[in-house]
Amino acid sequence: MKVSLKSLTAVCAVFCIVGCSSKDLYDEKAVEMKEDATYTDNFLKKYPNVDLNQDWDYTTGQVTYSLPSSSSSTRALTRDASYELTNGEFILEGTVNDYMRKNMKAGKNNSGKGNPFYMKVPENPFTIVPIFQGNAEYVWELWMYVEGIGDIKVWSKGEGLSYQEKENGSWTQIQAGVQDPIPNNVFAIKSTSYTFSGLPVGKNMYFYLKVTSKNNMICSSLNQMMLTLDGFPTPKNLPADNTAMIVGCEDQPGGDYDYEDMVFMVYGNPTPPVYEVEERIEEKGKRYMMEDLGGMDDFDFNDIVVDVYKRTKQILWYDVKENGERKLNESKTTTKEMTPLAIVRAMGGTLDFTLTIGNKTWTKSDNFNFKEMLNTRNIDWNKNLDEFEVEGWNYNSNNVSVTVVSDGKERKIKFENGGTAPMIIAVDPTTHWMEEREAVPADWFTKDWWVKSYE
Ligand SMILES: [Ca+2]
Ligand SMILES: [Ca+2]
Ligand SMILES: [Ca+2]
Repeated sequence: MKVSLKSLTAVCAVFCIVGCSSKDLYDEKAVEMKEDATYTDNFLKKYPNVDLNQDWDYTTGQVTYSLPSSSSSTRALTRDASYELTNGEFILEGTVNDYMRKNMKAGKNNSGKGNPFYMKVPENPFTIVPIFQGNAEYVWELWMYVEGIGDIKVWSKGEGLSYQEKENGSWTQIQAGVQDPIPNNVFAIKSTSYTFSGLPVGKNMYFYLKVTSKNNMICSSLNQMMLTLDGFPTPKNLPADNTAMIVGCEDQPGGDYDYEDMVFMVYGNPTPPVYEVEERIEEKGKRYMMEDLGGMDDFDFNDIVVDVYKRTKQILWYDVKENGERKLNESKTTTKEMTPLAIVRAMGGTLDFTLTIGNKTWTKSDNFNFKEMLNTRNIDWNKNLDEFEVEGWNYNSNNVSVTVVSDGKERKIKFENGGTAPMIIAVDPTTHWMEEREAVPADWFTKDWWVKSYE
């Protein structure tokens, strides 16, 4: 529906005269209309440049991958296991960097050099050392997922990484957020090292980059966004009896796949054993963020935050060449749709409500004290307040709604496709919701702001 704000009141008035038979219903409709008008007024005061004639779905089609044993339903397990992380410093001679530069040419598609992989936690400690930053302006963080522990942040771009052009020369600190690669033919690279010990032995683990400058886009080793690279010279500062593996990362799905945007080394005695991914779960999700109209002017869109994931189990197919080289064959990969999963992440309102997603309903007061705000202060982004499978949810049409109970009256809020100020918006599940009463940024209401690199 396309309407201008001026005609909105007129449209509603006509609708009500025609559509309401009893006086009570008329009054109820009149109250709702007044609420809607106030809400829209407030919205346009807060976001004067936002066009109401747009749909409120900002998802980019972002997909994330997990192992069948570590899908979103199990990701938020309590962190009962403990581990130790110690920092050190590693100096890598420039010749290792030269080898990488020669074999992983910037801008060249290097995706044939490796396959999706995961690892298993070894009995011994192992160390991660970021060693190279390529020609990449995105800002990212290196994360590791370990079953039984969860998501562990290892490193932020630029942090503790510097290079020396000449022997005994000064060290140049690498910056994040600028196209500032480590140059060719440096003498040495100095980096903070991250040594992990005490992780649960034998559990699956994998790496991913979280691109924080682009909606927390995920570039995972399960999705061939990271490759283990063979043939590197052994760094001379490696502790005795240790081996090293080198991992090249691509920071943009649909990018150039040169895998030199970030490179890190993992060493240990031995390094974590590497496995090819045979099965994985692909998740394509939407994070619905809702206003419950308890307050009509905060636009924190955190009164209900619920993710719904379309899930597909994939059994990957690799073509094996005569020389033993294996190559992922996506067209021969088999897929099986699973029932979508909803996960309630936050509820920053004090009104009771019933959520409807497809054919499934879920009521706050059946599960929680409805007057309590949950996970909108000191937010835990991995929090799983409750989860349930949903049949009948349509990824494209966003058939979600919420019925809010206020002063004994029920008020239904639907996902609208424009024409009125939004009460429900859809964003990628990696998007962070707001602290209590903090309005979502105006940028969000500009489609161009959301990176479309997954399409
Ligand atoms: Ca790249
Ligand atoms: Ca609110
Ligand atoms: Ca709120």
